[in-house]
Amino acid sequence: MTGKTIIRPYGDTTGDGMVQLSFTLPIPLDKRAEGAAVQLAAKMGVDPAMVVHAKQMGTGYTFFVVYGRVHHLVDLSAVQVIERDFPLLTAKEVNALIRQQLRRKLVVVGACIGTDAHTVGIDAILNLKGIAGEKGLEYYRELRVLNLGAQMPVPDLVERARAEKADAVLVSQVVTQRDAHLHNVREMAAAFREAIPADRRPLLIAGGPRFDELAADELGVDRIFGRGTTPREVASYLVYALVTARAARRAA
Ligand code: B12
Repeated sequence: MTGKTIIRPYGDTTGDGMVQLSFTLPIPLDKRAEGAAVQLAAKMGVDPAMVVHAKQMGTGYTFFVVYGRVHHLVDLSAVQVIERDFPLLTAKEVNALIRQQLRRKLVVVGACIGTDAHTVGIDAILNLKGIAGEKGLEYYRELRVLNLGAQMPVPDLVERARAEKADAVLVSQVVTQRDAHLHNVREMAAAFREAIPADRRPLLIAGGPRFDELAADELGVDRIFGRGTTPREVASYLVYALVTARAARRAA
C-alpha cells in the first residue's frame, strides 16, 4: 500500500470492490424479504448484491448479511481523523510529571450521564483493573479518581466536580438512540460553562464507542475518546493538557 492514496475494498481478489454489510428489515423472512434486501443493497451502490445470510429475529423482523461489489474509491489523502498529538507516557512518567510540575494530585471525576447505565467503558478507564492489559487511572498514584457510576444527573455532576475541585471530568455515553449521546454531552458542556468560570472550568472529556472524535468543538468538550481507548492514552492526555502544555504556555 506504500505511496498509494486511492484504494478499493477487497474480498476475493485485490481491488475487486467486494464488501459485506448487515441490516435488519421489519418483515418476516421469505423470498420477498430477500428481494427487498437485495433492492436496498443495490440502492446503496452494492451491485451485484447477494444475500449470504438471512435469519428471522422474533416475529416480523429479518436480519440480513449481504455481500457484493461497490464501485466507490477511497482517497486516503482526504481522510480526516484525530491523530494522537501528545506523547504516550508510562504510569511512572505520568506520576513524575504531575508530582514535579503540579505538586499536588490531579483530581479526576467520572460518570455515565443521562439515562445511560453502561458503566463498563468508564470503569475500564477508571477502575484499578483497567482494560487490555493496562491498569485504570485509579492505579496512578498522583491521580485522585472519583467514579460516580451510572445515570448521574448533569447538575449533580457539576456540583460534585466543583466540590471536589476537579481538574478533569470524564463522561461516558454508550447509548446513541435518537442521538442521546450528543444531546447529553452538549447539555453537560453547557452546564459546566454556565456554572464555572472559564479559568476554573475542569477539562471536559467525553467517551464512548460511537462518538466521532472530530466532534469535540461542536459538542463543547476538550476531547473525545472513542472505541478501544486505553487508560494509558487518557492518563497521557490528562498530563499533556493539564500539566505539560500549561507549563509550556506559562514559560512562553
Ligand atoms: C453490557 C451491555 C449492557 C449492560 C450494561 C451493564 C453495565 N454495567 O455497563 C446492560 C444489560 C445493563 C445493558 C442495558 C441496555 N442496553 Co446495552 N449493551 C451492552 C453491550 C453488550 C456491551 C457494552 C460494553 O460493556 N462494552 C465494553 C466496553 C469496555 O466498551 P465501551 O463501552 O465501548 O468502552 C470503551 C470505549 O468506548 C471508551 N470509552 C467508553 N466510555 C468512555 C468514557 C471516557 C471518558 C473515555 C475517555 C473513554 C470511554 O473506552 C472503553 C474502553 O476501551 C453492548 C453491545 C456491544 N457489544 O457493544 C450493548 C448496547 C450498548 N446496549 C444497547 C441497548 C439498546 C441497551 C438497552 C437500552 C436495552 C433495553 N432495551 O433495555 C439497555 C439500556 C440501559 C441503560 N439505561 O443504559 C445497544 C445500544 C444501541 C444504541 N444505538 O444506542 C447496544 C449497542 C446493543 C445493541 N446492538 O443493540 N446493556
